[in-house]
Amino acid sequence: TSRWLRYNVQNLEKAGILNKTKVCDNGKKVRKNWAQTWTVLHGGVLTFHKDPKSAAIGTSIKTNQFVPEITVDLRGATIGWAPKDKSSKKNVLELKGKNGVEFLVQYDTESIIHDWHKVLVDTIRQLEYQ
Ligand code: I3S
Repeated sequence: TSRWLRYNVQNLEKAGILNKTKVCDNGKKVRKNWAQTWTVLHGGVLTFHKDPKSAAIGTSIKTNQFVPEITVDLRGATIGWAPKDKSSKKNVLELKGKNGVEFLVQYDTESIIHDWHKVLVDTIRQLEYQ
């Protein structure tokens, strides 16, 4: 385990609003439920938070509402552009976690979803070396 790599993963941080839906749970296909979600990458873990409005972090920490709805450990996860048959939306990423959990993440603005793609690829790659 390299101290340098650990330092770098901890510094791969990002937050923003994305559209997301779960598509698989425990390896079983589930019905899509697209929703706008405040998404946070921190310490090699991606979290989705229920209410984008509570993205007013200051307030939510104070009121203890900054509780993640879903947590995805990126160690051993894969990220890639979703095949066209997975969704009719544009700019869709497919995130597969280790325990048969699968999400689609989407945003209409290309630069935003490209930034997320890059930081997720970098994070997953660096976690492989730890
Ligand atoms: O892959 P699907 O089943 O065509 O996904 C669509 C459905 O989940 C649909 O809801 P209903 O389950 O009520 O039909 C959603 O409204 C669509 O957004 C889903 O497709 P897209 O292509 O948007 O991922």
